[in-house]
Amino acid sequence: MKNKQKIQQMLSVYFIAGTQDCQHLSGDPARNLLDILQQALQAGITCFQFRDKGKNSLENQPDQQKQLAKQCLSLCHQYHVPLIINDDVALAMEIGADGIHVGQSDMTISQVLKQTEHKLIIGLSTNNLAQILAAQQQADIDYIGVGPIFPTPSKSDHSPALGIEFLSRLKHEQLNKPFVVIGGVNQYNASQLKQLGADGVAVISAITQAENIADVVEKLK
Ligand code: TZP
Ligand code: MG
Repeated sequence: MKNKQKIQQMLSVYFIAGTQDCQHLSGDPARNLLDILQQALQAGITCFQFRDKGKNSLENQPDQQKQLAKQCLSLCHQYHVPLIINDDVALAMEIGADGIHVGQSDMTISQVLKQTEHKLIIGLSTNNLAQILAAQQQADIDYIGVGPIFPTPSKSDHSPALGIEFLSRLKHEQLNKPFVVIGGVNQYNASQLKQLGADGVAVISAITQAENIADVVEKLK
């Protein structure tokens, strides 16, 4: 378990992306991802999750994917921002990432701990109250992702949207773990979500599809 306050600060504006999220732009998606990431870092994101998966990603080109992950890591570190790898412990260890994020159907936390030698920040996605409460009991989980809050086209297989009322109810559970909300989060709803107790907001399209990244990141803060 890492320092809780540092994790809370890290979650504030949590940007997630992979090459599949850059297909609407012309040119090389890997180059475009690096450009977007640089602008987002410049604007003040507090964390980046490399989540390169599914259709139109580099998941079947592991060498290129690894090279891109390394480039993202060195960019993040220039800005002193941690990089978390989605669901690929081997990649995280190989490039020296700061953390690993897993979903409910991915590798278990004990497997993650074994393979990371307890060194990395660990995040877990949760989609309902039972999963959130179970995660509270696992000391090695540093933060949880809660969502999707709203429906989103960015994840095709997402579970049902929880809605804003879910967060109001969650307030009464007095969670001990830092949490970040995800799914349909943008510059217009972020402040309400933070007022409802979220330590931070995690976004894909609000940044990858922004006309003005600096303006969006400023509002997400
Ligand atoms: N997990 C739950 S919703 C989601 C993920 C990865 C996608 C979020 O994308 P967007 O574009 O910020 O709604
Ligand atoms: Mg997963």
